[in-house]
Amino acid sequence: MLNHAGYDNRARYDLPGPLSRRLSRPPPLRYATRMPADDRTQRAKRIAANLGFDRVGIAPPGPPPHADFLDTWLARGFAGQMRYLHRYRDLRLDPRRLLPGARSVICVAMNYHQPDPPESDGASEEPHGRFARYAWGGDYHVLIRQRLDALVERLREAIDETFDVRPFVDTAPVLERPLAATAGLGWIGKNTMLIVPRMGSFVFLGGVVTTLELDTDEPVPDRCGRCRRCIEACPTGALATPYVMDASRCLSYLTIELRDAIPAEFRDALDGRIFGCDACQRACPHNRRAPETTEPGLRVRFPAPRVPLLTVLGWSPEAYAQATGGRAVGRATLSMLRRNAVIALGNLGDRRHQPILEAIVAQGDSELADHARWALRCIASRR
Ligand code: B12
Repeated sequence: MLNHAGYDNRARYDLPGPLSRRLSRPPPLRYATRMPADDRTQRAKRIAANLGFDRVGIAPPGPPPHADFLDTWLARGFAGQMRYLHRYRDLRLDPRRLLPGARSVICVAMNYHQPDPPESDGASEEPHGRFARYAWGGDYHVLIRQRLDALVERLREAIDETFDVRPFVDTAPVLERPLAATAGLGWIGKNTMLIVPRMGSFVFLGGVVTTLELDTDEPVPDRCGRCRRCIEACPTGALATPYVMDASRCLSYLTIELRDAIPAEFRDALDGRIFGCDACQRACPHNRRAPETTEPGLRVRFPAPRVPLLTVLGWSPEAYAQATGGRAVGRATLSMLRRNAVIALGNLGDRRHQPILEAIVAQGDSELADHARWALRCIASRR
């Protein structure tokens, strides 16, 4: 089963053996001559900052606030087909079950904001599909995981104690946002995003659960106030209740996670998006003055932020692999990207695209053909 970035979570979660064995493992020994917790904490934070993390904070390892809301959320069907979110519930609710003997969670945030590219100058009338901002650069799972591994390595050099770690960046059953909020990195907004003061929500999260004892940070206050812009901006009403997302309606889920046909009721709302959605973040006033990322690995690379739809439809498996390898966009399969591109052509309603859509219908891939028939109806209805 794939997570929102398309990973196979059973493989990615990489759980170290049966739960019973892990739970029975004794916590590591504590030494009499340990460095004071505040020294250790300062060192850990300095190392994280030197590795390019924009924010670092420490959370206690127990269940973060609202953790038990997960059960309600799942019971309401808000996870859609993301079955993996039903698994490892107990570990997800309490990081101490993920790493026996855990005493702290080091939470990090990395800014990925960069400005929109200039609008097309009109020289090319080629229709383009849009990618969400988080997928414009290199794959954050890889980049952040490498930095977290480096953080652990340097911690081991700096702190002469035995300790266990469990790094995570979408790769473990962890509630990353509630933990980051507990660690004082920011607050969880009405759009469910972790919003960092003076930075905004275009940030990736990650962290390390550890048996090291570190000083914890204080949460920051919720600054959403009466604002409802994200709720109003959501094209599919996925945020009908503030702080609660019905992911089965979210365009990010529909374009990246859902492998089946996209329900017809949501297709108009795609409006040229072919991978993810930023509507609720773009509407957020806390993102108005978001600084630009300083991380070269997250800078724009082809084919994002926009890719010609006909290019996507013409990709061979090899061309697709070449264009998307090592990129977050590679988490959507070629057939999902084609499905999304066909809907985007329907959204344009331009009859010049009729022949290519008819050719797709004739090719006989039944799911893609169904979307192409829908797109042809859109074109016909605009005449
Ligand atoms: C599944 C998933 C999705 C799903 C579901 C999203 C969702 N809102 O739950 C989909 C595919 C829709 C998705 C979309 C996106 N995702 Co995503 N996703 C995840 C993943 C893998 C799990 C999240 C999860 O457990 N969801 C289940 C719900 C229940 O948990 P939650 O949102 O964490 O909710 C808690 C919940 C805990 O029980 O209760 C909460 N709560 C807090 N306050 C309050 C107040 C009240 C009153 C109540 C009732 C509840 C409540 C709080 O919101 C995380 C990584 C991780 N392991 O955490 C990344 C993650 C959340 N995604 C991320 C990103 C970047 C995105 C997108 C921006 C990508 C895009 N542009 O298309 C969008 C953003 C959409 C959005 N507004 O959330 C980042 C978010 C960074 C940030 N600043 O918050 C994460 C942390 C990945 C990462 N490592 O950086 N994602």
